[in-house]
Amino acid sequence: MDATPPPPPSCRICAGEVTECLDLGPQPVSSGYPREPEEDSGYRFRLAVGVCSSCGMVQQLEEIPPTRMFGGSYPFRTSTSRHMEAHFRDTADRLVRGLRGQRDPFLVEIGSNDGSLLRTVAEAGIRHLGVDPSSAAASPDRPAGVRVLVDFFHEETAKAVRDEHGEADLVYSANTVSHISDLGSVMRGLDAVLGRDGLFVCEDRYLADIVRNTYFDQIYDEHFYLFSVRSVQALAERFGFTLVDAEHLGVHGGSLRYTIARRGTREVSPVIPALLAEEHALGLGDPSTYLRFGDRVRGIRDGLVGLLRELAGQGASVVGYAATAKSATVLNYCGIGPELLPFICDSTPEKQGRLSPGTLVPIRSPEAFRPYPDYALLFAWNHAEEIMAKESGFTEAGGRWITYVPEVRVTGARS
Ligand code: DWN
Ligand code: SAH
Ligand code: ZN
Repeated sequence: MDATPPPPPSCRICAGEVTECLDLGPQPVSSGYPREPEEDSGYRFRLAVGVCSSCGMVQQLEEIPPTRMFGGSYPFRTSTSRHMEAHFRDTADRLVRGLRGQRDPFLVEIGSNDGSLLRTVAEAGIRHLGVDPSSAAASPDRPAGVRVLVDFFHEETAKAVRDEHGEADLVYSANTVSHISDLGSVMRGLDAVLGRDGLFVCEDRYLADIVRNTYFDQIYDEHFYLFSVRSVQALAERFGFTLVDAEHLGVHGGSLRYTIARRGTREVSPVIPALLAEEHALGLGDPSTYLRFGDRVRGIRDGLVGLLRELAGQGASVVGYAATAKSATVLNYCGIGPELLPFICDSTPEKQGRLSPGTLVPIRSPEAFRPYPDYALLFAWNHAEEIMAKESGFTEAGGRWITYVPEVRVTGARS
């Protein structure tokens, strides 16, 4: 018998050694909402995460073909959150102000979805192009004047954009680049499309916030990478760029907005070494950090399932609120199905009348929230303020919200 252990996985970016440190079990595609149980394709992958000892990139170990996740039936719409719409309006205003002095500037957005950011760019009369393969991007309902290429951004599409529209002064992307396992192709595409003094501004959930708050549900198929300053800096350097700035944002539980320029064209902000030191102190490059994270996740799972069983035993009614992509990880990892959670309310028409991926919890419109249940399990904890304000009648009627990160909590309960 050959007892040689299999070689450790290698980093998708730098080919360094990746140490596996978290396994969230078999998971379905988070955006696949079957209409009925028979429509579940049965496709599952192992949601396992590792950290690269060389560049620090936290990444998944199994890749899913992008066309299984994104494309014609991708249901997420940025504009389901008013808070996120306002965030992208403010962001676009800032980007537009930065471009104003230039002659006929051109902005490209990777992952423009329903045009929540490009709407403001179009209104300002700035030449732009969104690149996104989803139906949200293709929809005739997208805001007037917003131009899109309905396709995946990679090296070839980037070259095609440059050949047709010329070089970009700014490439912007939110919550998308981390979703693309072939990041080398994205970086070569940026090299092809960005002008000499162009900037790449990219925001994504921040690994440090995920680790600090045990946001384990930010890990699901689409989030192939969990970015940090260290790993994004290494990525930029590898492809002839430099990470010149980073700004902390409150959205999605804590994000960083990275600014990347061609090497030698901009000064590096002192924020970068400061954040690197913080990340080092937090142990973000150390596999044991994620082993401890895994222990906390198991504690949350046991606490949440225990609470739901206890409430069921008392005859209390509990429904889910917001069928987020994040909820796929929670439901499948914890094994929560319709027997513990009869349905989830969600305002996205594309999700209503369907079933949650894997554990098949029915998704209904927010109208099904009335008459109010006793408890509501909030999967969009990142939009807690917006949702709790919108549903203030629920708590006024004595209803209680359940959240599960950074730990299981019930509003109004004595701790
Ligand atoms: O990175 C990603 C982010 C931007 O969006 C993608 N990979 C997928 C998706 O992640 P998510 O589904 O976890 O995102 P959200 O923003 O937490 O999703 C909110 C969900 O909640 C949507 O399905 C809409 C719903 N919702 C609702 O029913 N009532 C949201 C609000 C604000 C509401 O009032
Ligand atoms: N930027 C928006 C949408 C994020 S959801 C926001 O922050 O709310 C992720 C988006 O990335 C989806 O619209 C999906 O279709 C798109 N996407 C996935 N892979 C892509 C790729 N290779 N190129 C461009 N867009 C991509
Ligand atoms: Zn690496």
